Amino acid sequence: MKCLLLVDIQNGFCSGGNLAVPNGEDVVPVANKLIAEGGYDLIVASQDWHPANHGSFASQHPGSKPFEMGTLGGKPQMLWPDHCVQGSRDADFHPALNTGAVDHVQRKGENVTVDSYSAFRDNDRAALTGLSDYLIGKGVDTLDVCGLATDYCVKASAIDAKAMMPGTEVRFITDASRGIDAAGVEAAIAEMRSKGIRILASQDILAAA
Ligand code: VGL
Ligand code: ZN
Repeated sequence: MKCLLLVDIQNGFCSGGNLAVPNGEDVVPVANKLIAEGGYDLIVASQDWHPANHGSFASQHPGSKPFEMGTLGGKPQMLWPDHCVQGSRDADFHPALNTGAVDHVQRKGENVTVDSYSAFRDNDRAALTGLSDYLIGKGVDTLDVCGLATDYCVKASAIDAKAMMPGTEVRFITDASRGIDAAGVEAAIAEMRSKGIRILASQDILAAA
């Protein structure tokens, strides 16, 4: 059972969004092609879905500015601009993404006291989203991960998938992903590779489908 996990392909991470990733919207046509022609049995999309007073927002930390380090729950936390607030346009999936083909949406980041980069569990690893049980229940043995942003939510999701779904082949699709910071992307790819995640391009998948 082959599954494609589309991480946070939302307006907030595309041009014009509140936490825009450079060229974030460029992943949309690649994702749509993978959905249509990648040979997947299951399509899952995660959605960053924050309350307006989420603790990762710099606006909740008087005197702090976005992209400064702060603390949340006693742990270091990158402070973000307000983004992907529940029900806002920023939180909607990119309008060109083929959401009609999505079988399951996994929301995350709803707890104000902890951030959740991974679609599988909060950053403190205390609370699971339920996605690993869902995918294991479906019999997923190959999970391809892509989307936004490579150096945060895509990386965290791929690494958690590898850790929480033993025996699953986890693969990261480079050209269907974009990152916040170029150096961060390089480091993220190295970290994923070191954890046994395969790195490949959409063409590799399309050619084999
Ligand atoms: C993300 C920072 C904050 C992401 C979400 O989707 O990569 N990054 N919230
Ligand atoms: Zn977020």
